[in-house]
Amino acid sequence: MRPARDTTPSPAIAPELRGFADDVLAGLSGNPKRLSSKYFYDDRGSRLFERIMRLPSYYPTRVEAAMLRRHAKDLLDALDTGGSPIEMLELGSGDGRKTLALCRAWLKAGAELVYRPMDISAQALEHLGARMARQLPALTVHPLCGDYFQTWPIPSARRRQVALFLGSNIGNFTDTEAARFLRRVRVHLRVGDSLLLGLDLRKDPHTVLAAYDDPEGVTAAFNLNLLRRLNRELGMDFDLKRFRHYASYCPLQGVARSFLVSQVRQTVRSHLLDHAFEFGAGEFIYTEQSQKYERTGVEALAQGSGFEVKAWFEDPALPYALVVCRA
Ligand code: AVI
Repeated sequence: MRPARDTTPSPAIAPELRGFADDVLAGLSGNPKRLSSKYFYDDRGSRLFERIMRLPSYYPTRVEAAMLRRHAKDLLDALDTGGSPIEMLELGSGDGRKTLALCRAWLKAGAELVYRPMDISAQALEHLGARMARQLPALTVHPLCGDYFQTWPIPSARRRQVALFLGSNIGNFTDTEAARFLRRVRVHLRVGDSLLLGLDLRKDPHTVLAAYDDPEGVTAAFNLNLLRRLNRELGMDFDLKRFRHYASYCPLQGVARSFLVSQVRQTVRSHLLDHAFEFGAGEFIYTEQSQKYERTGVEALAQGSGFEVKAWFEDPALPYALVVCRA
């Protein structure tokens, strides 16, 4: 078995797992050890995230859903489409629950709307299609399965594209990744099209921390599930009982961070990766960051990526923002 220093991929890895295996190998060989939060969402991880979104302490989903309902008409006005039909592209639509109310309100306000949910999960898109057909049959839904930028539909001359990136998903990117992502979105939009962002803002640190450290232990299970996935897909032998979820929030940087902390000194092996990884007692794997924003930072990020902030709606009770950015 090779030591962690040797990060050349093992020939035993199936081609579809290569990228994942390379990331894990590099991440667990670094100091500090890291794993990307994008790997949380296997089937079990997605189900656990659904549960997180229903937790009393996880406020972002609830606050955003209420704001989408409350500001649906204001958002439509802020898009300033001049009556053109709208092609709504939701990046990472999941089950589409939060967008249903928005679509309903926009249709009611007389908008001509095509909804294009985009997701990597075919199953999530299937559920979404069935739900929309049941609950809002008047809406035209054309799902797109796969990478957002590879499946991005060619804009028709008569429609305005409106991209939605909700749920404060952008907060899971570093600033550099967020700027790169927004620039790619901008490249796919035409002048006059829009991007609607939903993002979590800075607030009482206790409130933020509680959202990532629920007493029910669902977030802990969500975080630990990453190790379960590594065991299953990369033949690793993580003992989940020997790692513990740890959440932190830094009010200075406005970042919530999640870690998995090794409870003992131990060696974790993967026959598939042909590697052994040493963990000291108390050594951690950094698994996620969730940025909480300030308005000035969002405006700079949007402008630096080629957008102009056209409208800003904020929930004052539990600060959260819906931001209309114009391409
Ligand atoms: C998907 N994303 C915006 C969530 C967040 O708040 O960062 C993921 C999450 N991680 C732990 N709880 C929720």
